[in-house]
Amino acid sequence: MKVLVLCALVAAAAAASPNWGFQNDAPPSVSAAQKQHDVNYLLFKVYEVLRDDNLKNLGATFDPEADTSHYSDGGDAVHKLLGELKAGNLLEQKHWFSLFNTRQREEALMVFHVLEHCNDWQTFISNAAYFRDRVNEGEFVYAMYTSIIHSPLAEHVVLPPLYEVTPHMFTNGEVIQQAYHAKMTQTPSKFKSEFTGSKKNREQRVAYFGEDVGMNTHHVTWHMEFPFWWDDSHEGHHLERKGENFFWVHHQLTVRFDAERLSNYLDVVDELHWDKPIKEGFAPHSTYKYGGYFPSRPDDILFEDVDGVARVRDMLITESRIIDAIAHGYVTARDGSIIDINNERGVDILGDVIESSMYSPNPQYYGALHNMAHIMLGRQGDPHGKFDLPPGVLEHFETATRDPTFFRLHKYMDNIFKAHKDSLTPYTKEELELTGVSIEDVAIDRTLETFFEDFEYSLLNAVDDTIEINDVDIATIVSRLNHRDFAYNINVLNNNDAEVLATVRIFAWPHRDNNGIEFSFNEGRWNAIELDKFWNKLNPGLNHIIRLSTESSLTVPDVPSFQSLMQKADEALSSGSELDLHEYESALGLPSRFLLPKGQQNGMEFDLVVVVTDGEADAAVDNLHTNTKFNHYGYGGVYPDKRPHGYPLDRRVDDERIFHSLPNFKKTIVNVYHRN
Ligand SMILES: [Cu+2]
Repeated sequence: MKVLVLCALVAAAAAASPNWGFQNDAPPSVSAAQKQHDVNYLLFKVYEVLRDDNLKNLGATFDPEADTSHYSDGGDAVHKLLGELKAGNLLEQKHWFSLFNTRQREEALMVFHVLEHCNDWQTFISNAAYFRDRVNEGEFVYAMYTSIIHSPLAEHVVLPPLYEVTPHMFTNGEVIQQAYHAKMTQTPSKFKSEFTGSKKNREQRVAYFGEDVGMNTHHVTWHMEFPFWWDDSHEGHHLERKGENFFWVHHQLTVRFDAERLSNYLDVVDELHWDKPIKEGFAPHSTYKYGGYFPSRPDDILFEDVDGVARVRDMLITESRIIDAIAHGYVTARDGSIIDINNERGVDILGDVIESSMYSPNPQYYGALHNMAHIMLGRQGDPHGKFDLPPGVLEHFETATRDPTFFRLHKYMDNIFKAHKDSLTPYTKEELELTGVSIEDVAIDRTLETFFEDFEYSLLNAVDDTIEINDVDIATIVSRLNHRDFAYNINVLNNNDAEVLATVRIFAWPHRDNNGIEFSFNEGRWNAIELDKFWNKLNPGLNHIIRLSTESSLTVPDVPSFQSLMQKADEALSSGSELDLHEYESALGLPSRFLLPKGQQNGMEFDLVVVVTDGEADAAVDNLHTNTKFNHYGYGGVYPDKRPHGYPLDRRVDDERIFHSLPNFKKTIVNVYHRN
């Protein structure tokens, strides 16, 4: 605390005299408030001139190559980027940007690498301000977000909600047009955003899931935290369990989507087939800031080869090579050596292979099933480029889940992962037991209830203006899923004489399919939604554990609005007080509102499962029981739980009596009610 206050004072002094050079001594430490202020203004109205005098001045006068001692790579990244800039090789401004476009990604990463190699904050923001004025805005935003996530310099900076930084990627064209009108006529306005499509489309019943701005933020943030382009040899460190995380984050989105479908009387989603009709069409209604409308795709079209990307046959070949690897129990590396995947680590390697990321041991042979599939699907509206359409929604992580085929695609890949998981030997009773520990009972303290609520966010950054034109409040209101807070009451008996560190794992799965048929244990456990995971010290005797839904280690609260982040940072700066935004530092988790699936008006049954496992054996880090911060994907370093994601429900269960005979396992049925 003291240190932080001190830093704030030093930085306040620095802010008062912003012209300190950094030629001589080490730069002064910069307060969290100052950093937040800088980031806010670098991302505010990103298509227009900087609205902060200091940053604006830096953008105009900073010379990135003047003193390369401020870079950890000796200036290599900045020389490279400036070389491309001076040669006129970079993508123009006011043009769409897609991470799946190889050249555009390279350019965004050139900016990322400059920021990543800055040794101090002043160099970081100077470069950010300089390149903000000169590179494509989409590339700049991507580089800013990823470098803030990964740079130790920006450790406590809260990322402004992306849906307020680039609103075009999160809402529809109708609302954007209204926003422009409001701006032109200087009329403060709020518009209701409707979900895409009409009620004639059954898929619209679950559009609230795929189009939720918080869920989209979760998805895009995950892909920034664990980028497929991450290269350890360049970035300098390894992202632990990235391939397995790739599997798990998408598996959870898939099973959650299915639970939402069942809540809305729809069958669970079917998988995508390369050689059968795509079935669901999609008209996104959303528009690029620059580049026109996102392309549409009619129902029931067959996949076509996409010029310059891939043939449908290539996709089938890639798929069969991966399925062969699973059947063999090994993948073949580039040098011909064999990597065993018939084990707990296998899913991590398989994730690297399927995505594929730079971690794939053999992308030449196994291709890039997931990334190619996103592009293939995204281009089916204009596979031969005849109409010169911009990329489809599937070619951006912000927009991908809007298209129902996103979930078909991920169900398809999820089934490939399932084939691998099913090839592993089921856990035995001995492996799962926790000596002397039994769950006496599990209850929820109140009725589980979901509802829709209105959520408002600003469209100020969607519209154009100049410094001379006043801002008027322009916002949109979206309907979004939420639930009443609840708590788990878990009684655990510890018959040992000593304290036991326990991992408490909570899951739920829909009890029945859309025909009312009960899922078997083995089907249900694969569909399990992870609700929480935490560590607890069990005293000898009976332990009454109360765990609040708001404490879930999987979810994150809503980030404050962009406007309030700006206000908070500026207030803290002018008063010299500490900026306290720690709970919002990660947007990686699922929004806490999404913890429970919608359920049904008369109640929808879920199997609620609690498992207590050996905390000492599970722990990858010390002091687990004090760990309350969001860390579900290993945010900030090591993933605290050594077990595979989904443990112990991750492997097939041939004999469910093993689970029912475990004293440290409890299954009960709960109902989730939806209130209108
Ligand atoms: Cu994804």
